[in-house]
Amino acid sequence: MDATTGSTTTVTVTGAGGQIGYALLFRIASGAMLGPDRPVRLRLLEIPQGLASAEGTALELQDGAFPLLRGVDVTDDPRTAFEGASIALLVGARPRTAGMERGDLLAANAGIFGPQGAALNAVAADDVQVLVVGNPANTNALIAAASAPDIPAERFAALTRLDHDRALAQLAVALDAPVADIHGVTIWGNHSATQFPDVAHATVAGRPVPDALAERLGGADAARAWLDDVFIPRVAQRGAEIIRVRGSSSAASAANAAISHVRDAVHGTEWTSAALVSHGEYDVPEGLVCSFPVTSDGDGYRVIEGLELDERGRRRLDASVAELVAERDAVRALGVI
Ligand code: NAX
Repeated sequence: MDATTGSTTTVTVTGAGGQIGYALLFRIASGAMLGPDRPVRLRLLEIPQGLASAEGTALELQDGAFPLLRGVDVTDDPRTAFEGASIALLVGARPRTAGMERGDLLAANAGIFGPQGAALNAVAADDVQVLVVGNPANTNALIAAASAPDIPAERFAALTRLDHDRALAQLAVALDAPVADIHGVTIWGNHSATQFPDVAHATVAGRPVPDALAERLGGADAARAWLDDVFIPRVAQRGAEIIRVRGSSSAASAANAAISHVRDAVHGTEWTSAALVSHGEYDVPEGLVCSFPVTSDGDGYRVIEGLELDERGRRRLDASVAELVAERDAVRALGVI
């Protein structure tokens, strides 16, 4: 049998006319996300101002003559876009503009992610999995999940895989080791500057990362200082660094991380990071969308439980969770959830 004749999966991408959309869609069509035996139908959602860009991308997708691509629809109607979707990548969001307060930003995005959650609830496939990329990603995911009461909350996630991959890459350089040799890194908390990239349980070629760092940097104190003063801020503020150097925000690396997130959710993986709806793991208040260490057996992610957090780690996680609580409370005050 031709490997491309399996049943077709509908994948919806919002903000499809934007820069992450452009870096994402061709890889989905090529099979990089769901695999070489899974035909896909793409549904691209945009706002009216973004439709022409998405339509241009759809023409180029056609010109790619991808054997797995079974069709591309472009629409500005969320219900049409999410009809039958098994994978929904919520990329489009309202960016922060000059003079905008955090409350305004949350309100503007609630006006996007509330209705999109409701549309998913109404028309998506029974097995839909939702990944929120658009910022503020954790709280946007919380709003979408709250607006979709019939979809299990476990099916919603916010992207912190880019932060995870940034952490792996920085460690690989510092340890002069291949990325593939490093395991057990965690991004905790919010996808924001308060996130906590944690190497306490990480290994490099089977050896604890803290020990390997101490050896390379001249002792445990030097390793600690490097983690606190270089590694954590560099990872947490890498998005700003990319904007400074590139002149616009991360696009291909964000798209790559979104592809990896979904691929590993549906094909399984050992340890990675994703922001999931908390059930109280690690004392993170229930219902917050918080980044955790996660694993997947091919049926979505679940939190890796039972890890020790030392006092410094606990403080960092608590600070990020406090920010998530403040975002949730602001959204609650708006009457959105
Ligand atoms: P762009 O401005 O290039 O594209 C966003 C697109 O979304 C635009 O075409 C816009 O018309 C569309 N859009 C806006 N509101 C919409 C709605 N209600 N329905 C459908 N489409 C809508 O931004 P891009 O660089 O692609 O980034 C997209 C989002 O990803 C931003 O919110 C950005 O902050 C966020 N990011 C998240 C990352 C993460 O790791 N979670 C990293 C990369 C990125 O910063």
